[in-house]
Amino acid sequence: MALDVGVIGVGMIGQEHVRRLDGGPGGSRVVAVADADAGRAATVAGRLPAAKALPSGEDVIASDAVDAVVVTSWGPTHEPYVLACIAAGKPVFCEKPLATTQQACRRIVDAEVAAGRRLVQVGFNRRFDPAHRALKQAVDDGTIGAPLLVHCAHRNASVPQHYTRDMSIADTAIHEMDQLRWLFGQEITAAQVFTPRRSSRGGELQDPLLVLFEMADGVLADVEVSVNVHYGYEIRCEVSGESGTVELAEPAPVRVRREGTVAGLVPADWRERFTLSYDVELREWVDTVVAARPPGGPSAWDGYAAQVVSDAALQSLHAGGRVAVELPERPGLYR
Ligand code: ISE
Repeated sequence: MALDVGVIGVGMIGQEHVRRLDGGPGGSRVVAVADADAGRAATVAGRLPAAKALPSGEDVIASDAVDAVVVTSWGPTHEPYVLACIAAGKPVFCEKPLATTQQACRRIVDAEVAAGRRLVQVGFNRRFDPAHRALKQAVDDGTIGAPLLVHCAHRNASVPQHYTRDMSIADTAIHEMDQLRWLFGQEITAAQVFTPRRSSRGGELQDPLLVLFEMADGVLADVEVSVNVHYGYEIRCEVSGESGTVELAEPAPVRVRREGTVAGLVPADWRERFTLSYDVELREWVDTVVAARPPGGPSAWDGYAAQVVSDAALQSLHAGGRVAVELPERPGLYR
């Protein structure tokens, strides 16, 4: 069976997902798109064999032609679109963050619980990256003994004009918040943000940042967030355990040695670094929707839990100090 998908928001990430979903190996096609910029929606639809540009995201969700929805619009619009999908009983893949406040994420969780079935998957793509999966496998297998410490770095070559100080936490480090919860299968219990000497390349931004997370079992994770490193896009993670360490390897496919140097290419941006993860993520999502199974990827609860941690880290960024993370009990739908 082909899955007919509607896409709301066809900016950079939206177009990436459209490319994968239209005629993708899982048997999906894009039949409707909408964007705040109607001209852009028309251009994207014009490139696709079966897609129409519709006036609004609400029209995409309401369309009888649309079986499932992908939300890749601006973060503050996620909540109403995801709630409308739940009300319409349509599966929805929503890019991260699920919504921009924990209250909004909670309303989504509550709506899904009231509907009594899982319809939402959140775009925390690292869970689908082969290297991150291998890292988790090594931790789960006990290869390095009990984990004790984690060292991560999240580096962007540059960020767009509209990127604000809070986005280093809410838009960038939120990936590590989900990754740490997923890697260890437990919650983050506190966050503290440190503000080192600022890079002269960061303009008004507080760049870099160092965030310290405490996990429920006492593991400590430090995360460097640098968003103006210029040399490329780099994601690092090393877990230090009682009997060894495991870390993500360099993503460069080859290493060249010549004239006294060793060199390997650094990806330019997240699209290049995580291309395979997006392929797997959308393929697995399409497969579960077609099979009428609940989504296997990050749930609305995961989106909510990451947002609660993000809010704690933002509080620490603004006011300093360690901020405890308090999560309510996980509803039965997500156990
Ligand atoms: C972007 O939205 C992403 O998801 C990237 O993975 C992250 O590195 C970047 O900072 C975000 O803006």
